[in-house]
Amino acid sequence: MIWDTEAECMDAGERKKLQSERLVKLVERIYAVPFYKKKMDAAKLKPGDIKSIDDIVKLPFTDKEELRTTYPYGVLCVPEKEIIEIHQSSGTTGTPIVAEYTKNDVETWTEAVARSVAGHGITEDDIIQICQGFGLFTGGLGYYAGYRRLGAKVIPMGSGNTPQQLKMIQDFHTTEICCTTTYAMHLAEAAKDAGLDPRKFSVRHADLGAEPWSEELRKDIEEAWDMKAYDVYGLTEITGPGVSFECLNQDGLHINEDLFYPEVVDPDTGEVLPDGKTGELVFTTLVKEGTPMLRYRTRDLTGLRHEQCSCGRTLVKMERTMGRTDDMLIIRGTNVYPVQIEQILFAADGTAPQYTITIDREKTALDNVEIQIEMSEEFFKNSRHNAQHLKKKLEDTLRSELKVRMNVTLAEPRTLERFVGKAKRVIDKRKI
Ligand code: DLL
Repeated sequence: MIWDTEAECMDAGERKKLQSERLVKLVERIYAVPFYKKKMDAAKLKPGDIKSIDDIVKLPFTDKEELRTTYPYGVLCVPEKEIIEIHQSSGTTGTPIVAEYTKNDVETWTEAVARSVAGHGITEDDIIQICQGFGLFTGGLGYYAGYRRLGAKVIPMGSGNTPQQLKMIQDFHTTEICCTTTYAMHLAEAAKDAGLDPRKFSVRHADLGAEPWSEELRKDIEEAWDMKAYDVYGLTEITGPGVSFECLNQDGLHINEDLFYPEVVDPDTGEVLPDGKTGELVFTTLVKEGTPMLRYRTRDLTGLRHEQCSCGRTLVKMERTMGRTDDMLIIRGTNVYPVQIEQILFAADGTAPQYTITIDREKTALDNVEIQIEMSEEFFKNSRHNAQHLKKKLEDTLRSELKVRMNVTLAEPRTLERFVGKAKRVIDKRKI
């Protein structure tokens, strides 16, 4: 279902006009904030220099470290009393990054999430179990508002408490789970441990996001639950979940670009890249009032696709985010993203979706990479499977595809750590 046909299916020219009008107004507003005025003055720009969305490239970028220096209210663009809700970015060490929402900002966010979940077919007949964290994290409350807007029945479970999650799914016939990919697998596993078959549950779709996940993991999750799994992307600085979403085609994520204007740039030079090229995703919030972001560098890597989707939406698509510039591992000088490793591991038969990547430099001066991949119970039970053979096959594939030698250990079932929120799979012990 298309929630907001006017916004989501708008003619490209019309949308550009709207984006231009919104950008011009945004620049006028933020010029009143010393943080942005200083940046624009340094770039020798006055608000009047920005006349259309094409002028966006003249504007300076904003990055995460700069934003930290503004804590708590340094990018606020409205009087403090107009702020009605505050959130913080997850997993932040040091000074947190905050987002401060006005009443209109909460409304925009709610609509963006409503569009996103309607995008994979959610209607007022659905029963949604939200297993994302409620609190400062944007996941729980953002989804809550969006699903409610659609009129769906919401069970606001929050993260963790797995036995109760399973009970609620069965007692209330949940039709959609909304969580991280890691937790979707963990729930399925816990169900099997309790003698239940998740494929027999009423859950027919999942809204998964908040962390990178591979296509192989999607297949495993869909198979474990006999359901469809859809990707939703977002970040606190821009709004939270609802920045972009997959439609039923599961072929790239539509960006709510009338609200959040995307660019993809070369992470080193800042040069804007054409469609199809992978680079760093940059967002400008076109209507946000409280803490608007000007060309915010997300550090997430993806490419854009302007095309007509068969779903009817004209919203530009981004590829699924496979990692962040700061997730990139440099191993013996070669760049590797954890999701590239994940794709290779999960493509093999018998691997279960849990793994860790440990890198150290203790024994030799060279980087040493140890991968632990958990195997299914069937794998060890089935004498046809040869553990040594699989280990070698995985090591060879990793080496030939990623150009890095890694040591693989096939771990016993249920031996690696589980996560209820975002997974932490990389342990980098190097002192660089
Ligand atoms: O994770 C918002 C969110 C909640 C999105 C629930 C989707 C579902 P932050 O805690 O600020 O916000 O973390 C944002 O998480 O820059 C990406 O690196 C990563 N991320 C979020 N969604 C996806 C996704 C929320 N679908 C950071 N695929 C972002 C890959 C994602 N990475």
